Amino acid sequence: MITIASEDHRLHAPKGEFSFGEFVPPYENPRRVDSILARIAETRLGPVRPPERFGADLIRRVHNAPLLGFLETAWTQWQAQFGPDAPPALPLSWPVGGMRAIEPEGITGKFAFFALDASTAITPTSWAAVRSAVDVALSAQKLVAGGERAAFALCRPPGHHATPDNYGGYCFVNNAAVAAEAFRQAGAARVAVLDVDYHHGNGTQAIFYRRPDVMFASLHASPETTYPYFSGYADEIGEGPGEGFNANYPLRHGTAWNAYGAALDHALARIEGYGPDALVISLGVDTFEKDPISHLKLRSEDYIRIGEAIARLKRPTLFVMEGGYAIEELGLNTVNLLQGFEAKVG
Ligand code: SP5
Ligand code: ZN
Repeated sequence: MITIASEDHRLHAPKGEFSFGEFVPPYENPRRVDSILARIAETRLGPVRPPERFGADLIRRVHNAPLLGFLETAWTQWQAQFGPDAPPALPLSWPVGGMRAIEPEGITGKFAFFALDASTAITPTSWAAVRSAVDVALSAQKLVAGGERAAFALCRPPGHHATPDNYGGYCFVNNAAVAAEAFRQAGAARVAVLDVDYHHGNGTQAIFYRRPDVMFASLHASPETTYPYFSGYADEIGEGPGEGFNANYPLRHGTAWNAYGAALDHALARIEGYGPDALVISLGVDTFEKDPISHLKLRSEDYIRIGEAIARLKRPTLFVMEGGYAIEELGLNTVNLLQGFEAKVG
Protein backbone atom coordinates (compact mmCIF):
# COMPACT_ATOMS: atom_id res chain seq x y z
CA MET A 1 0.00 0.00 0.00
CA ILE A 2 1.25 3.48 -0.83
CA THR A 3 1.61 5.94 2.06
CA ILE A 4 1.48 9.69 1.56
CA ALA A 5 3.35 11.66 4.23
CA SER A 6 4.75 15.18 4.57
CA GLU A 7 7.69 16.41 6.62
CA ASP A 8 5.74 19.62 7.18
CA HIS A 9 3.72 18.01 9.98
CA ARG A 10 6.70 18.99 12.16
CA LEU A 11 5.65 22.61 11.81
CA HIS A 12 2.89 21.86 14.32
CA ALA A 13 4.65 21.07 17.58
CA PRO A 14 3.05 23.00 20.45
CA LYS A 15 4.76 23.12 23.83
CA GLY A 16 1.88 21.50 25.64
CA GLU A 17 -1.80 21.15 26.41
CA PHE A 18 -4.03 21.55 29.42
CA SER A 19 -4.88 18.26 31.05
CA PHE A 20 -6.65 18.14 34.40
CA GLY A 21 -5.44 21.53 35.57
CA GLU A 22 -1.87 21.08 34.45
CA PHE A 23 0.06 22.15 31.38
CA VAL A 24 1.60 18.90 30.15
CA PRO A 25 3.72 17.88 27.13
CA PRO A 26 1.40 17.33 24.18
CA TYR A 27 0.16 13.79 23.57
CA GLU A 28 -0.31 14.76 19.93
CA ASN A 29 3.31 15.38 18.84
CA PRO A 30 5.64 14.79 15.85
CA ARG A 31 7.08 11.57 17.30
CA ARG A 32 3.78 9.94 16.40
CA VAL A 33 4.61 10.10 12.71
CA ASP A 34 8.17 8.86 13.31
CA SER A 35 6.78 5.75 15.01
CA ILE A 36 4.45 4.98 12.11
CA LEU A 37 7.05 5.63 9.39
CA ALA A 38 9.57 3.42 11.19
CA ARG A 39 7.12 0.53 11.20
CA ILE A 40 6.17 1.09 7.56
CA ALA A 41 9.86 0.81 6.64
CA GLU A 42 10.43 -2.21 8.88
CA THR A 43 7.48 -4.13 7.42
CA ARG A 44 8.01 -2.95 3.82
CA LEU A 45 4.34 -1.98 3.70
CA GLY A 46 5.03 -0.01 0.52
CA PRO A 47 6.46 3.25 -0.79
CA VAL A 48 6.14 6.53 1.10
CA ARG A 49 5.63 9.58 -1.08
CA PRO A 50 5.26 13.30 -0.43
CA PRO A 51 1.95 15.02 -1.17
CA GLU A 52 1.00 17.25 -4.08
CA ARG A 53 -0.22 20.75 -3.35
CA PHE A 54 -3.95 21.42 -3.47
CA GLY A 55 -5.93 24.65 -3.31
CA ALA A 56 -8.43 25.52 -0.59
CA ASP A 57 -11.65 24.81 -2.54
CA LEU A 58 -12.45 21.49 -0.88
CA ILE A 59 -11.54 22.85 2.57
CA ARG A 60 -14.09 25.61 2.02
CA ARG A 61 -16.74 23.02 1.26
CA VAL A 62 -16.49 21.51 4.74
CA HIS A 63 -15.53 24.54 6.89
CA ASN A 64 -17.05 27.99 7.03
CA ALA A 65 -15.06 31.12 6.19
CA PRO A 66 -14.91 32.60 9.73
CA LEU A 67 -13.14 29.51 11.14
CA LEU A 68 -10.68 29.38 8.25
CA GLY A 69 -9.95 33.09 8.53
CA PHE A 70 -9.33 32.66 12.24
CA LEU A 71 -7.02 29.65 11.85
CA GLU A 72 -4.87 31.42 9.25
CA THR A 73 -4.34 34.58 11.29
CA ALA A 74 -4.81 33.47 14.91
CA TRP A 75 -1.14 33.36 15.84
CA THR A 76 -0.33 36.73 14.29
CA GLN A 77 -3.20 38.34 16.18
CA TRP A 78 -2.29 36.55 19.41
CA GLN A 79 1.29 37.73 19.15
CA ALA A 80 0.17 41.27 18.34
CA GLN A 81 -1.64 41.27 21.67
CA PHE A 82 0.92 39.41 23.82
CA GLY A 83 4.23 40.33 22.19
CA PRO A 84 7.27 38.23 21.32
CA ASP A 85 7.05 36.10 24.48
CA ALA A 86 3.39 35.27 23.88
CA PRO A 87 2.03 32.37 25.99
CA PRO A 88 0.59 29.24 24.33
CA ALA A 89 -2.37 30.26 22.19
CA LEU A 90 -5.30 28.60 23.94
CA PRO A 91 -8.78 29.66 25.14
CA LEU A 92 -9.93 29.66 28.75
CA SER A 93 -13.64 30.37 28.38
CA TRP A 94 -16.50 29.43 26.07
CA PRO A 95 -19.91 30.64 24.88
CA VAL A 96 -21.94 27.96 26.67
CA GLY A 97 -25.69 27.34 26.74
CA GLY A 98 -27.71 30.33 25.62
CA MET A 99 -24.93 32.96 25.69
CA ARG A 100 -24.52 35.26 22.70
CA ALA A 101 -22.34 33.36 20.25
CA ILE A 102 -21.21 36.45 18.34
CA GLU A 103 -17.63 36.40 17.07
CA PRO A 104 -15.72 38.82 19.32
CA GLU A 105 -13.32 41.38 17.87
CA GLY A 106 -10.48 40.73 20.30
CA ILE A 107 -8.22 37.75 19.76
CA THR A 108 -8.70 36.15 23.20
CA GLY A 109 -12.45 36.23 22.59
CA LYS A 110 -11.97 34.70 19.17
CA PHE A 111 -10.13 31.75 20.72
CA ALA A 112 -13.07 31.26 23.08
CA PHE A 113 -15.44 31.45 20.11
CA PHE A 114 -13.73 29.00 17.74
CA ALA A 115 -12.04 26.45 20.03
CA LEU A 116 -13.68 23.31 21.41
CA ASP A 117 -11.20 22.90 24.26
CA ALA A 118 -7.88 23.98 25.80
CA SER A 119 -5.80 21.08 24.48
CA THR A 120 -5.26 22.35 20.95
CA ALA A 121 -2.62 25.08 20.89
CA ILE A 122 -1.90 27.13 17.78
CA THR A 123 1.77 27.96 17.03
CA PRO A 124 3.26 30.35 14.44
CA THR A 125 3.60 27.54 11.91
CA SER A 126 0.60 25.37 12.77
CA TRP A 127 -1.43 26.50 9.77
CA ALA A 128 1.30 25.36 7.34
CA ALA A 129 1.24 21.92 8.98
CA VAL A 130 -2.56 21.80 8.83
CA ARG A 131 -2.48 22.60 5.12
CA SER A 132 0.12 19.90 4.52
CA ALA A 133 -2.11 17.34 6.27
CA VAL A 134 -4.93 18.24 3.90
CA ASP A 135 -2.53 17.87 0.96
CA VAL A 136 -1.60 14.42 2.31
CA ALA A 137 -5.27 13.39 2.51
CA LEU A 138 -6.09 14.71 -0.95
CA SER A 139 -2.99 13.18 -2.57
CA ALA A 140 -3.88 9.77 -1.18
CA GLN A 141 -7.52 10.26 -2.15
CA LYS A 142 -6.42 10.98 -5.71
CA LEU A 143 -4.58 7.66 -5.87
CA VAL A 144 -7.69 5.77 -4.77
CA ALA A 145 -9.99 7.76 -7.08
CA GLY A 146 -7.51 6.94 -9.85
CA GLY A 147 -7.86 3.20 -9.34
CA GLU A 148 -5.59 2.18 -6.46
CA ARG A 149 -7.42 -0.32 -4.27
CA ALA A 150 -6.33 1.59 -1.15
CA ALA A 151 -3.92 4.25 0.13
CA PHE A 152 -2.77 5.53 3.51
CA ALA A 153 -2.83 9.26 4.26
CA LEU A 154 -0.47 9.73 7.19
CA CYS A 155 -2.09 13.00 8.26
CA ARG A 156 -0.85 15.04 11.18
CA PRO A 157 -2.38 17.01 12.82
CA PRO A 158 -5.51 14.83 12.83
CA GLY A 159 -8.91 16.13 11.74
CA HIS A 160 -12.05 14.33 12.89
CA HIS A 161 -13.01 16.70 15.75
CA ALA A 162 -12.99 19.78 13.48
CA THR A 163 -16.55 20.88 12.69
CA PRO A 164 -17.74 23.41 10.09
CA ASP A 165 -17.20 26.21 12.63
CA ASN A 166 -14.88 24.94 15.38
CA TYR A 167 -11.43 23.39 15.86
CA GLY A 168 -10.23 21.31 18.81
CA GLY A 169 -9.34 17.83 20.05
CA TYR A 170 -5.91 18.31 18.39
CA CYS A 171 -7.74 18.90 15.06
CA PHE A 172 -7.98 22.00 12.87
CA VAL A 173 -9.24 20.99 9.42
CA ASN A 174 -11.20 17.77 8.96
CA ASN A 175 -8.91 15.79 6.64
CA ALA A 176 -11.28 12.81 6.31
CA ALA A 177 -14.25 15.04 5.48
CA VAL A 178 -12.25 16.94 2.87
CA ALA A 179 -11.26 13.60 1.31
CA ALA A 180 -14.86 12.36 1.35
CA GLU A 181 -15.87 15.55 -0.41
CA ALA A 182 -13.12 14.93 -2.98
CA PHE A 183 -14.53 11.46 -3.71
CA ARG A 184 -17.94 13.04 -4.29
CA GLN A 185 -16.40 15.56 -6.67
CA ALA A 186 -14.56 12.75 -8.48
CA GLY A 187 -17.90 11.10 -9.25
CA ALA A 188 -18.68 8.81 -6.28
CA ALA A 189 -22.45 8.97 -5.73
CA ARG A 190 -22.18 7.71 -2.16
CA VAL A 191 -19.21 7.82 0.23
CA ALA A 192 -19.03 6.18 3.65
CA VAL A 193 -16.75 7.36 6.44
CA LEU A 194 -16.00 4.77 9.13
CA ASP A 195 -14.33 6.27 12.20
CA VAL A 196 -12.53 3.82 14.49
CA ASP A 197 -10.70 6.44 16.59
CA TYR A 198 -11.32 6.10 20.36
CA HIS A 199 -13.04 9.49 20.41
CA HIS A 200 -16.27 10.29 18.62
CA GLY A 201 -15.72 11.99 15.26
CA ASN A 202 -18.04 14.84 16.17
CA GLY A 203 -16.64 17.05 13.42
CA THR A 204 -17.20 14.59 10.61
CA GLN A 205 -20.66 13.80 11.95
CA ALA A 206 -21.57 17.51 12.08
CA ILE A 207 -20.28 18.16 8.55
CA PHE A 208 -22.41 15.41 6.97
CA TYR A 209 -25.32 15.26 9.45
CA ARG A 210 -27.95 16.55 7.03
CA ARG A 211 -26.60 14.82 3.93
CA PRO A 212 -27.56 11.44 2.44
CA ASP A 213 -24.59 11.33 0.05
CA VAL A 214 -21.99 10.78 2.78
CA MET A 215 -22.74 8.23 5.48
CA PHE A 216 -20.90 8.48 8.78
CA ALA A 217 -20.41 5.53 11.15
CA SER A 218 -18.34 5.70 14.33
CA LEU A 219 -17.16 3.36 17.08
CA HIS A 220 -15.95 5.26 20.14
CA ALA A 221 -15.95 5.49 23.91
CA SER A 222 -19.32 6.73 25.12
CA PRO A 223 -19.84 10.50 25.48
CA GLU A 224 -21.20 9.73 28.97
CA THR A 225 -17.59 9.40 30.10
CA THR A 226 -15.41 10.59 27.28
CA TYR A 227 -14.32 13.59 25.22
CA PRO A 228 -15.90 15.25 23.22
CA TYR A 229 -18.75 14.59 25.72
CA PHE A 230 -21.53 16.34 23.80
CA SER A 231 -21.71 14.19 20.68
CA GLY A 232 -21.68 10.48 19.85
CA TYR A 233 -24.86 8.97 21.33
CA ALA A 234 -26.55 6.12 19.49
CA ASP A 235 -29.73 8.14 18.90
CA GLU A 236 -27.87 10.61 16.67
CA ILE A 237 -29.06 9.18 13.35
CA GLY A 238 -28.83 12.19 11.04
CA GLU A 239 -31.33 14.93 10.29
CA GLY A 240 -33.59 16.00 7.42
CA PRO A 241 -32.29 14.47 4.18
CA GLY A 242 -29.46 12.95 6.22
CA GLU A 243 -31.75 10.98 8.53
CA GLY A 244 -30.70 7.34 8.62
CA PHE A 245 -27.19 8.04 7.34
CA ASN A 246 -25.40 8.52 10.66
CA ALA A 247 -24.61 5.56 12.91
CA ASN A 248 -22.93 5.79 16.33
CA TYR A 249 -21.66 2.86 18.38
CA PRO A 250 -20.75 4.20 21.83
CA LEU A 251 -18.70 1.74 23.88
CA ARG A 252 -18.10 1.48 27.60
CA HIS A 253 -14.70 1.98 29.18
CA GLY A 254 -12.93 -1.37 29.33
CA THR A 255 -14.41 -2.69 26.09
CA ALA A 256 -12.11 -5.34 24.55
CA TRP A 257 -12.12 -7.21 21.26
CA ASN A 258 -15.30 -9.31 21.69
CA ALA A 259 -17.72 -6.42 22.12
CA TYR A 260 -15.66 -4.19 19.86
CA GLY A 261 -15.66 -6.74 17.03
CA ALA A 262 -19.44 -7.18 17.35
CA ALA A 263 -20.01 -3.42 17.08
CA LEU A 264 -17.61 -3.25 14.13
CA ASP A 265 -19.57 -5.98 12.35
CA HIS A 266 -22.78 -3.99 12.86
CA ALA A 267 -21.21 -0.81 11.52
CA LEU A 268 -19.78 -2.62 8.50
CA ALA A 269 -23.14 -4.25 7.76
CA ARG A 270 -24.75 -0.80 7.80
CA ILE A 271 -22.12 0.49 5.40
CA GLU A 272 -22.53 -2.53 3.15
CA GLY A 273 -26.27 -1.87 2.96
CA TYR A 274 -25.58 1.74 2.04
CA GLY A 275 -23.48 0.60 -0.93
CA PRO A 276 -20.82 3.31 -1.01
CA ASP A 277 -18.63 3.84 -4.08
CA ALA A 278 -15.71 4.79 -1.82
CA LEU A 279 -14.79 4.25 1.81
CA VAL A 280 -12.83 6.63 4.05
CA ILE A 281 -11.47 5.19 7.30
CA SER A 282 -10.73 7.65 10.09
CA LEU A 283 -7.92 5.55 11.49
CA GLY A 284 -7.25 6.17 15.17
CA VAL A 285 -5.51 3.57 17.28
CA ASP A 286 -6.11 5.26 20.65
CA THR A 287 -8.41 2.29 21.35
CA PHE A 288 -5.20 0.46 22.36
CA GLU A 289 -5.04 -0.98 25.89
CA LYS A 290 -1.89 1.01 26.69
CA ASP A 291 -2.99 4.33 25.23
CA PRO A 292 -2.16 7.04 27.80
CA ILE A 293 -5.41 9.03 27.39
CA SER A 294 -7.89 6.24 26.66
CA HIS A 295 -9.85 3.43 28.31
CA LEU A 296 -10.54 0.79 25.70
CA LYS A 297 -8.70 -2.52 25.76
CA LEU A 298 -7.74 -3.46 22.22
CA ARG A 299 -4.50 -5.41 21.80
CA SER A 300 -2.00 -5.06 18.98
CA GLU A 301 -3.24 -8.18 17.18
CA ASP A 302 -6.83 -6.88 17.21
CA TYR A 303 -5.87 -4.20 14.69
CA ILE A 304 -5.13 -6.92 12.14
CA ARG A 305 -8.71 -8.09 12.54
CA ILE A 306 -10.10 -4.59 12.09
CA GLY A 307 -8.17 -4.31 8.82
CA GLU A 308 -9.42 -7.71 7.64
CA ALA A 309 -13.02 -6.79 8.43
CA ILE A 310 -12.74 -3.51 6.51
CA ALA A 311 -11.28 -5.34 3.50
CA ARG A 312 -14.37 -7.55 3.32
CA LEU A 313 -16.40 -4.54 2.15
CA LYS A 314 -14.38 -4.66 -1.08
CA ARG A 315 -14.54 -0.90 -1.68
CA PRO A 316 -11.89 1.56 -2.83
CA THR A 317 -10.54 2.55 0.56
CA LEU A 318 -8.69 5.59 1.85
CA PHE A 319 -7.13 5.38 5.33
CA VAL A 320 -6.74 8.77 7.03
CA MET A 321 -4.68 8.94 10.23
CA GLU A 322 -6.41 10.34 13.32
CA GLY A 323 -5.38 9.66 16.95
CA GLY A 324 -3.21 7.18 18.87
CA TYR A 325 -0.83 8.26 21.63
CA ALA A 326 1.02 5.16 22.83
CA ILE A 327 4.04 6.22 20.79
CA GLU A 328 5.97 3.00 21.35
CA GLU A 329 3.28 0.78 19.78
CA LEU A 330 1.67 3.39 17.53
CA GLY A 331 3.47 2.23 14.39
CA LEU A 332 2.86 -1.43 15.15
CA ASN A 333 -0.87 -0.97 15.72
CA THR A 334 -1.43 1.29 12.74
CA VAL A 335 0.50 -0.88 10.32
CA ASN A 336 -1.14 -4.04 11.74
CA LEU A 337 -4.49 -2.64 10.63
CA LEU A 338 -3.18 -1.78 7.16
CA GLN A 339 -1.53 -5.19 6.80
CA GLY A 340 -4.69 -6.97 7.95
CA PHE A 341 -6.49 -5.13 5.17
CA GLU A 342 -3.86 -5.98 2.57
CA ALA A 343 -3.80 -9.65 3.53
CA LYS A 344 -7.52 -9.97 2.73
CA VAL A 345 -7.28 -7.94 -0.46
CA GLY A 346 -4.38 -10.05 -1.67
C1 SP5 B 1 -7.74 13.03 17.35
C2 SP5 B 1 -7.88 12.69 18.81
O1 SP5 B 1 -7.68 11.54 19.19
N1 SP5 B 1 -8.15 13.69 19.64
C3 SP5 B 1 -8.28 13.44 21.03
C4 SP5 B 1 -8.59 14.67 21.83
C5 SP5 B 1 -8.65 14.33 23.28
N2 SP5 B 1 -8.83 15.48 24.08
C6 SP5 B 1 -8.99 15.23 25.50
C7 SP5 B 1 -7.67 14.84 26.05
C8 SP5 B 1 -7.65 14.65 27.52
C9 SP5 B 1 -6.22 14.36 27.86
N3 SP5 B 1 -5.98 14.19 29.23
C10 SP5 B 1 -5.74 12.81 29.60
C11 SP5 B 1 -4.77 12.70 30.71
C12 SP5 B 1 -4.51 11.25 30.99
N4 SP5 B 1 -3.60 11.07 32.07
ZN1 ZN C 1 -8.90 9.99 19.44
